[in-house]
Amino acid sequence: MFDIDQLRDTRGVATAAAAMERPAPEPAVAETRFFCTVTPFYQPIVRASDLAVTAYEALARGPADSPLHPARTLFATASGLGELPALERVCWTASLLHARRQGLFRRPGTRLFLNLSPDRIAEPSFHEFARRTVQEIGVDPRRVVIEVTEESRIRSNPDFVRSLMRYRELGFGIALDDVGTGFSDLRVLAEVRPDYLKIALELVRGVDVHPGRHHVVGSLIALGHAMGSTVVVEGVETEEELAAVRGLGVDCVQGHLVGRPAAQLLEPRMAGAPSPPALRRAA
Ligand SMILES: [Ca+2]
Repeated sequence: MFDIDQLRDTRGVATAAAAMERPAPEPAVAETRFFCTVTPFYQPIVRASDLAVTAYEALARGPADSPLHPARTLFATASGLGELPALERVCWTASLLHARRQGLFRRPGTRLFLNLSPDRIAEPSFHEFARRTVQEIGVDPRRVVIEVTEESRIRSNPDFVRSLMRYRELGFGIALDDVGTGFSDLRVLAEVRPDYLKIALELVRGVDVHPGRHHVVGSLIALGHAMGSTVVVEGVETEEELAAVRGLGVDCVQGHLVGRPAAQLLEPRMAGAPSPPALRRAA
């Protein structure tokens, strides 16, 4: 079992933010606690045609060399302690601050994808928190895309889509995550009409050799395009999978082949991929 003190940071976010972003008195940012326990990692999302980075997805990690380092353990522990609302605020803020510090928002058009649970999206106070944090950190919300998953919780909340649309009104982009697994409820897809549709890695694995997956991924890409969404496939690990999804007309790709999650904003050729010929071109 982990002690709550492992999750809490006594220094607080104001100290950390001030150290990183001096001078930065950031009232909304300061609402978040145990800031320093979270290290945001960033995984590139690249354009399928030329592998140029178009965005990064922020993925939270707990303190290095601690049992809380894996995201799954970090979130499960926070959930068990009733600290999930606080942890999600920390992840949101830390991901924005570290991304800005590394110059993500100085790269023209590059976006930051942030994961949020349906519970947080439906929480009225988080909407105001999100608005204030981007304003105080100095990020245009149009450069931020909110990734939503966990379809069962969305279905159980009839007001969810309305809550989500309030984020779009602030300028945030909306991505539906894990499409093809959780988001089999196409009604949600139809109502949200996401800016980005992210096809689940379970469907992408072996898409080059599995006729069923090939058909389903192709259909989801066509569906996304018909709705005006940019389609991203996740979990691309081989050149054959990359070639297959390119052939199906996907817009963007994410996965270990083109970039692993890292604390720094990596370009694909630097991202620890096994330098396949498709990527060597950029070296
Ligand atoms: Ca995600």
